[in-house]
Formats: sequence, C-alpha cells, structure tokens
Amino acid sequence: MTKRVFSAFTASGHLTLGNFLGAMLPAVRLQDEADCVYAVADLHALTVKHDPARLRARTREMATMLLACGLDRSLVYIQSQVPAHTALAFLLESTAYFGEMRRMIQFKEKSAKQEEVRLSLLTYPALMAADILLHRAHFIPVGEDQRQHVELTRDLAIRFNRLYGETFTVPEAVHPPVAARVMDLTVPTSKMSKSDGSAAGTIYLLDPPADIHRKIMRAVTDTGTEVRYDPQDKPGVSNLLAMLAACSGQPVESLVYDGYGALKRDTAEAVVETLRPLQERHAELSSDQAELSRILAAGAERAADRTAGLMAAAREAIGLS
Ligand code: AQP
Repeated sequence: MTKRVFSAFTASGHLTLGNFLGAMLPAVRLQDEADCVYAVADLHALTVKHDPARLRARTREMATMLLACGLDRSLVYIQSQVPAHTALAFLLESTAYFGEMRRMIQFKEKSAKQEEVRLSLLTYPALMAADILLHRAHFIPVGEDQRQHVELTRDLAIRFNRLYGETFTVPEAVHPPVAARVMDLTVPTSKMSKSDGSAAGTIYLLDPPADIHRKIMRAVTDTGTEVRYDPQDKPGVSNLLAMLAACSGQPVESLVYDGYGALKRDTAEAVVETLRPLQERHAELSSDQAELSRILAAGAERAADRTAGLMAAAREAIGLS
C-alpha cells in the first residue's frame, strides 16, 4: 500500500534553515516513496499577536518556498482554504482534555512570554491533529520540537477510535538523522526559530550569501578549540557540524577539523550552495503571482476532495447528522 505523508508549516515568519533541515528536506526525499501533502498553516499563525497584511504576504511567500524547494511534485495548499480542517478540529477539541493541552511545552513556553494569551494557543494542537488526521497520514516529517504534538495527535486518534469506532489512521513522526533540532547561532542552547530568535542567530532561506557567511562566521562556539560532535558539552560546534553534515550529505563522524575557522567557512559554503537553487527557483515562481494563485486554488480543491470522505466518516462516528 502507498504510504501517505503530511506536514504543515506555520506562516508565523520567514522560513529558516531549521525548518528546511528539520522538515522540508526530509519532506522532499519522501516524495519518491509516498503520497505527500504539505500545507501552509496560516490558521496556526493566528494563535499569537499578528498583523493581517503581513500574515497574507508570508503565507504566499511560504507557499512559494515549499514549491521552490522541490515539493512541487506533492499536493501543496493553504490550510484555511479547506474548511474541513477547522470542522475536524472541533471534533478533536471535544476528544481532548484541558489537562493534556495545558501540558504542551510550546503552550507553556509561548504563553509565559505574553500578557494576553489567545485561547487558540491552548487549543491549536487539536487543529494540528486535525490537519494530520484529515489526510489519514502514516508519516509526519517534523523537527524534534513537534514530537510532543504528534504524540498528542496519536493519543487523540486512538481515543476517538476507541470511543466511536475505527476512523483515524494513527500517524508516526519521522525526524531526520541529523539536524532534527537546528539551534540559534548566537544562543546555541535555544532552537533556531522563525518568530522567536535574533536575526543574527537565524539563517532565513532567502538570506543573501554574504549574510549567511557573516552569521555563520560570527556564530557562538564553545570554550576550547576541539571540534567534536557533542551537543551536550559543545552545543555551538555541534550545531555547525550538524548543519554541515545535513547540507553536504556527509556523515557527521566523517567531518574532521583542527579549528573553528575552517569549520565555519565550510559550513557557510555548504549552506549557501544548498540554498542557491531554492532561492533561484523562488525568484522565478514569485515573478508569476497569477500562476501561484492558480496552483494554490487547485491544491485547495484537491485537498477538499481528498478529505471529504474522512470528514464524513468522523461526523458519522461521533453522532452528528
Ligand atoms: N530549529 C529547528 N530545527 C529543526 N526543525 C525545526 N522546525 C522548526 N524549527 C526547527 C520544524 O519545521 C517545521 C515547521 O515548523 P512550524 O512552522 O510548525 O513552526 P514551529 O515548529 O513552531 O517552529 P518555528 O519555525 O520556530 O516557528 P514559530 O516561530 O512559529 O514557533 C516543523 O516540522 C518543525 O518541527
């Protein structure tokens, strides 16, 4: 049986090298062996303070980037253009417990940083579960930070199936072997993030080569001069080694360096060369906005068709008429 794959990217900022190595590159590779669907999660971006015009622009930029990085062989669409996502989310909110939502690490971390916490920040893992379950996905390529949300999705699917009869496929997260958690270059103990990091510590996929070189050459390294992969004791150096391994395709153990300078130069070069084709394709696709709108509208229509059966089954199982 062909395996089904789904993943989504929140339109909360410009995509980063963390998003690329943690989820986009694995997603591209899965296309050869599975039926893949990828979405821009614009609804997830409403869970924190946002600017409407900026959200609209970022949603399109992100969709363009997903197509540019090679996912144009998959079904790509915008989450809010398929109403079944929010319809199924309510059925899953009605399956989830307040206690388990409150325990989500992302909720704890993000809510601690804000004065006015939107209710959707608490409940959005049910929407994420709906995104995944709607497509009856077997595998979810995601970075390490999303492990807990995929676990919750599995719990909700199992609970719903037990209470109302076999409806959902129970999915599994797949993480890349290296660079599953790319760290901020200036604070290598924090995750590289689109909305929550420093510009100096974050490599954005559309950064010009000179910016990438500068950010990597200034990356915080660890005390001592030894180059060794040890994320616990040497988080800065290990982050560079993981980025270099993921971009060059070489195993991390094979990367041998005498000092930090050469490691930084090679890492910067590898990142620039990895992003170059993606940036070129992004420029081409961006020059035809009408074509982009057509691709996304067709994607949303196909996604709505593909998910209608599952949505009907979930409604029937839970007792809606
Ligand atoms: N630093 C990272 N290293 C590896 N993978 C990462 N991902 C995110 N950051 C890293 C993976 O990228 C995919 C899309 O993530 P998302 O858009 O759902 O956002 P997120 O996980 O909440 O992380 P961000 O990019 O930092 O966004 P914001 O700023 O909105 O919180 C996921 O598979 C994620 O694991």
